[in-house]
Formats: sequence, structure tokens, C-alpha cells
Amino acid sequence: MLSIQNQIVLITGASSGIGAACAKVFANAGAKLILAARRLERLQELADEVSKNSATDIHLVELDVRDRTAVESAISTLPPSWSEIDILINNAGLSRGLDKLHEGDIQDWEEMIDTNIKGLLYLTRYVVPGMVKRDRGYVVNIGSIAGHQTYPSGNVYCGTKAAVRAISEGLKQDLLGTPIRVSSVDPGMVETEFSDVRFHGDSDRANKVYQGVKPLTPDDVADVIFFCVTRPSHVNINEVVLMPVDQASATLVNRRS
Ligand code: NDP
Ligand code: 8X3
Repeated sequence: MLSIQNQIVLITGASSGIGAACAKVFANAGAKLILAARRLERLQELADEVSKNSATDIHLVELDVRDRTAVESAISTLPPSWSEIDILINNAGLSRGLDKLHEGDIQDWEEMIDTNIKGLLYLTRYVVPGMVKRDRGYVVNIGSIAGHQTYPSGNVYCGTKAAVRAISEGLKQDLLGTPIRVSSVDPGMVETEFSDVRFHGDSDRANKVYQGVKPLTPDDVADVIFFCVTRPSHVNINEVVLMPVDQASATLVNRRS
């Protein structure tokens, strides 16, 4: 297993769910963490919790990944001791709404496209050149089962995750000849704030998504990400699809009750 002791890991969307779980797993392994999200207070709470259990160095960045100028500035103004990012985890993302395409809310579409595709691209564009220059680095993009299979009313969200899959594949091709590795980690159902966000805070509707099912936990996904990153340096795990035992495809779910 490759050590990630003292490696600098930038995690976007670290204020909740999969991103927060990654912060804990990587902190336990001795990495230095740059945690980014819009909700700075949530990042601070997470940093306080992580610091109780490990002596990890943590740098917080309040960042909206949709804002290209803010992303460029956040990366270019990192303090020197934080600027050499070894691992980028492009996790920030969301779904908004579950509507037929011809009835969809265009603002929802724009938020998903701007966050899931453009935000991921901005981070990649501003972080990866440094990796190329230093001849080391790892990019993990969080895709989804939704990037492999489109489900009814998933249309635009599924489109953004299909884009993430294509972008991961393209990045891997474009980095051929460098030691930089690229993985797309593509989960099925994970219980996080994802469904609350999708349904604009309608928690009754969000809870129904997980009713009668044992979904993946954010820790399950973080473990897989950690596994990818810690393979020997000649091994690239291109894509991982993981889902709960209770799920067989984007739409086929076994509900026990
Ligand atoms: P959560 O809602 O729990 O977490 C989403 C994270 O993304 C939050 O930390 C949020 O932080 C951040 N985020 C959202 N928009 C922005 C933005 N504009 N700028 C910066 N950060 C942003 O959901 P998950 O943990 O489930 O989602 C993480 C990733 O996993 C997403 O890409 C999602 O698509 C993907 N995924 C989730 C699955 C699931 O079933 N839960 C399955 C497959 C993939 P803040 O609001 O503070 O900015
Ligand atoms: C999240 C999983 O199936 O709700 O990407 O789209 S799904």
C-alpha cells in the first residue's frame, strides 16, 4: 500500500457526506487536508472533529466551485506550504429536482451543470498543471451510477455524471506519459444530504429514497477512494462502480418494506 503520509489532499464538497468522510479517512492516514465548500462553518466543525482524533494539518477554503475566478484565486493564493497539491478529490456536486425534461426547472439544470461539470473542470484546470510540473499527482472524480444509466426524470443530472465519466476518461488519456493517475469513483445510492438537496429541503420525500433499503454510507465510498489512491504507483484504477447489495441498477432497488 502506498503511503499518503504528509501528502496534500484537496477535497471539494468536504462540508458533508462523501467529502466529509474522505476528510476523516485521509486524516487518519496522515495526509494534510485542504477542505473546500461554500459552508465554512461546517468545514470548521469537521476540522475540529478531525483534529480531536489526529494531528492532521488542515487548511479551510470557502469556495463555490461554480465561480471560475474564485477557483483560480483559491488555488493560486494557497500558502506556499499548501500549494503543492498531491491528490485532488473532485467531489462537490448535487442534483436538483426530479422532473421530466420538458417540464424541468432551467435554474436547476444550470446549477447542476455549473457545479458538477464546470466546477470539476475549473478545479482540474487550475490544479493539474502543478501536478504535471512536479511529475506527481492523483485526480479522483466522483461520478455516479447515473453516469452509466439514465433513469426517468434524471435527465440532466445523469447527463452531468455522464460528462464526468467522459472527462475522467479524457483526462486519463491526456495525462498519458506522466505519472499522474485518474480515477472515476461512481456510487449508487449513498445516504447523505444528496436527496434533501435534490428535493430542495423536502426531507419527507428525501427520506423515502432510502426507505426499506440499506444504502451505502459515505464511509463506504471514502474507503474505496482511499483504496484507489493507495495502490502502487504503476496501478491506475480507471473506474469503480459501487452500489448497495439492495441495488442492482439505477432503477432496480430491493425494498424490504
Ligand atoms: P452532500 O449533499 O452530502 O454533499 C455535497 C457536497 O458538495 C457538500 O459538501 C456541498 O457543500 C458541496 N457543494 C455543492 N455545491 C457546491 C458548490 N457550488 N461549491 C462547492 N461545494 C459545493 O452529497 P454527497 O456527499 O452524496 O455528494 C457528493 C458527490 O457524490 C456529488 O458529486 C454527488 O453527485 C455524488 N454522488 C452521490 C450519490 C448519493 O447517492 N449520495 C451517489 C453517486 C454520486 P456546500 O453546500 O457547503 O458548498
Ligand atoms: C446519485 C445516485 O441514482 O440518485 O448520483 O442518481 S442517483
